[in-house]
Amino acid sequence: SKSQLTYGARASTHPNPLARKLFQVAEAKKSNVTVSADVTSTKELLDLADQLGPYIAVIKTHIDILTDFGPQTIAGLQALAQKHNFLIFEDRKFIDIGNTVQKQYHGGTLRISEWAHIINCSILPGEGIVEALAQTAQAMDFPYGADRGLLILAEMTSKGSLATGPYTAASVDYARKYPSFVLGFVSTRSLGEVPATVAASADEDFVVFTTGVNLSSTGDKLGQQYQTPQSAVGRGADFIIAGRGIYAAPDPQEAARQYQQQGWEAYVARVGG
Ligand code: S5P
Repeated sequence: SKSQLTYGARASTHPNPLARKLFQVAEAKKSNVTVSADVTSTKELLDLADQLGPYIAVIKTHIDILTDFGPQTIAGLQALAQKHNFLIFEDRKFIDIGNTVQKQYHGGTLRISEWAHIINCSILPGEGIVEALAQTAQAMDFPYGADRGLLILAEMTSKGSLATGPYTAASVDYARKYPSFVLGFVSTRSLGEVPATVAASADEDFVVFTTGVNLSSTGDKLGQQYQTPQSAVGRGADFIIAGRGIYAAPDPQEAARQYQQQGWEAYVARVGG
């Protein structure tokens, strides 16, 4: 698998421009941290993005939990993404028929396609959801269309998750069928060994985002299950996603620095540095 290669090497060979960008940002900032900025006001979100910007590669949003979402939210996020060189991942988890997800992705109140480099979806509706989202991204005008990508939610960290076995294998199949739009997966590990139906191509290099990363807790009261940065990266995470472990820490900036350092050390160990 390509996970033994450096981000720099993967950036130079990856066929997908957004994946190349992701690896370039990681390499440039020596960070594989995605902060899950699950706060509920624009001010908190932008303050967090500005404070943590230097230490992260990606910011993950749940834009629909903001009480005051508006054009200033997006303008602010985009300016900070420029300032600190990070990418934006909207964790909308699309899960509906193609016709509906196209409307949820493009336009509407949230205008997700205009500002989110990365989105994700569940494949419960079947392959059509991937095709529909890919179509919308491809139909977008420059400069948006060139740097949009999808992560398939192939597994979940919550206790009793049903995204296992054949469901996870189907996620890999769909990713292989739409390689120009699907960057990879949100999963707890690399999925190269999953017995999928569609064969891997020689240049396959899926990007793995692993959520449920926390240094000081093993879970919450609602079924969340955590692993450490070392464990996640060791199992194949290219980007580690941490929410409360960072933003709810007494000093979020210090926490981000700590996750950055540990995530990077685990990566260096994996690639044999
Ligand atoms: O399986 C998953 C997938 C996701 S995207 N488990 C998750 O927890 N998430 C998201 O990651 C979740 O919606 C939340 O935004 C974040 C985890 O937050 P934390 O505070 O538990 O780190």
